[in-house]
Amino acid sequence: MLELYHYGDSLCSMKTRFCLIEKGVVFESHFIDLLKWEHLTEDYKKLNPNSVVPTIVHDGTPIIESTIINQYIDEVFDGPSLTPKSPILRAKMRVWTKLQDDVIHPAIQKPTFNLLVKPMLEKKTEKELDDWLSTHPLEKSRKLFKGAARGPINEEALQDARNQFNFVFAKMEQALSENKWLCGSQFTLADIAFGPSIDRLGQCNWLELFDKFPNVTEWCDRISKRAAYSKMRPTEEQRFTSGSVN
Ligand SMILES: N[C@@H](CCC(=O)N[C@@H](CS)C(=O)NCC(=O)O)C(=O)O
Repeated sequence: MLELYHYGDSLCSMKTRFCLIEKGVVFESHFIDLLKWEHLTEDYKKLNPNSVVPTIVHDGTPIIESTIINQYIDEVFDGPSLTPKSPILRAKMRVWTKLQDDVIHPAIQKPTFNLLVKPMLEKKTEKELDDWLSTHPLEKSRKLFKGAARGPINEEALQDARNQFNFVFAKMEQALSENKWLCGSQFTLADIAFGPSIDRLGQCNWLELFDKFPNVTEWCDRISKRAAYSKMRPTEEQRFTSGSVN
């Protein structure tokens, strides 16, 4: 029995949905609405002490961290393998997923919070923000939410995010000059890790970032044609930009 706790328009949740759907794993979905603070309830903290999504619960045991979750899913469940057999390629795959965790995730949070989430967080009262955010275990998240709710758009942070994307896309461009996927001819957890960012760059109207990287653009076309890619994306109502959250 596999349960997934996730949010529609969350990159880390998309990463895990992408992996589950590629593997053909059936799961019970529990939607955690980040903008209604459902990740900050005491019940959810018992599953994920960092108060972030996603979390999976497999036969009663919670597992956190999207990259670790995806490795676990690939190891434990049947379905097409998403990890190369060769130890060298496996090491390369983990370098890619680390780059996504260390560089791309913090980078994409900048346009996400400044451009997409801000209009909804601005509506929250000071008391609501303080009451909920004071219970958040992560200082980084407290700052992101509070900054988006009250500060002006941080142009410096947006430029820094663009620079980080250029840095990572240059590496991807090189890897994809010889290969169809990031680790060679096999579609792996590395491709899955980066796939959802394409969706988010489109949502932020930042597609010009691809202009200098033709191989990355072709990789995007390939990955977005996969059936699992379409299925892991949030519905229009689940988008930050739907404005349906009050
Ligand atoms: N390293 C964690 C990051 C998880 C994370 O930051 N998730 C975001 C959504 S993509 C979240 O839950 N944000 C809410 C918050 O920071 O309070 C992972 O990969 O699972």
